[in-house]
Amino acid sequence: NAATPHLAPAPAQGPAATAFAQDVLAGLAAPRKTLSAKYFYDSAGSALFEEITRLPEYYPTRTEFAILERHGAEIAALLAPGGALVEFGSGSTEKVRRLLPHLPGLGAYVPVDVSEEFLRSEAEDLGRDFPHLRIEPAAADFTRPFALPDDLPEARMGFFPGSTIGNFEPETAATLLGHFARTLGAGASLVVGVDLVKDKAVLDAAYDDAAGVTAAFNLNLLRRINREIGADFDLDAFAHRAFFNENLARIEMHLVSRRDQVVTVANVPFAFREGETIHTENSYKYTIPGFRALAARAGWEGRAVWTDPDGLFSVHALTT
Ligand code: AVJ
Repeated sequence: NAATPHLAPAPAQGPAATAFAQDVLAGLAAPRKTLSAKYFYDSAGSALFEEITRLPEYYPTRTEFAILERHGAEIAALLAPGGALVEFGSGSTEKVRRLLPHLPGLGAYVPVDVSEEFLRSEAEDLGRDFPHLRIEPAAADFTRPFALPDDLPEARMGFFPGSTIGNFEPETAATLLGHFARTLGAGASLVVGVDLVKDKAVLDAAYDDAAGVTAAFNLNLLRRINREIGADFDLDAFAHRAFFNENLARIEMHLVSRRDQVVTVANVPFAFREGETIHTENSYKYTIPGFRALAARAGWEGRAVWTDPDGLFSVHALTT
């Protein structure tokens, strides 16, 4: 019925779909359009991110792995034998696998992740490879306060690899680090992976690779909105743009409208001018003293820091 397009049924129900739809509608209604980077990771987006981590230009993942492998024994020495290792936003267990061989006396491993199903399957896989390890998965959004499982050993080390901290505004990152301190309790340590400020050309290439994988990752967000919320984004009408903003020490990713156009999302029209962008991600980069100062605001003291020979990436050990 051509007369009733605006009376089409509401998008898929369910709390997740609703929160996603509300965030998208609010972000597109803002004077400077934005979408949250946390929505990149549907199954296609997660697969594209895995592909990004293997790109020649994308140095963070392989560099952090090398640091964890090379300095695993020193990192592990910060946790008393029998203590608990708590990984915030564990996702795949690839990173902790680099540390576990150095922690033979680990009392418990607590992966924390929102995706309960993924958490369970990853914990099962890990249990097969480390059969004597006590694994206590906690399904929670680590950005909000949550309770650790009961009867955890008193000695605790938090683990927050992957430079996920870079996705948060510095103010929010400090709040998050404070919340980790309270969750872990007195006397805890925290190991955080932090990408370093470096030459703009290196950073620009890492987020705008020659093969176009990061472009596909960015554009996939529009495909997800089309499918899950009901929208008519034409993916060919938007272009990937990523650059290092030197003043703010962050990578910005945008989707640039290639022409004047109107896109309808959940029956709401949004006008785009040619060249107007949707800001989809920030990835903050820090210097070593800069990150230590941020952590200090949350009550953490820098104990040690490890980097690779080229100074691309850092792994910080902090204590309360
Ligand atoms: C998963 C947030 C660490 O910022 O480097 C990679 C995400 N975005 N390429 C990053 C990402 C584009 C990544 N983090």
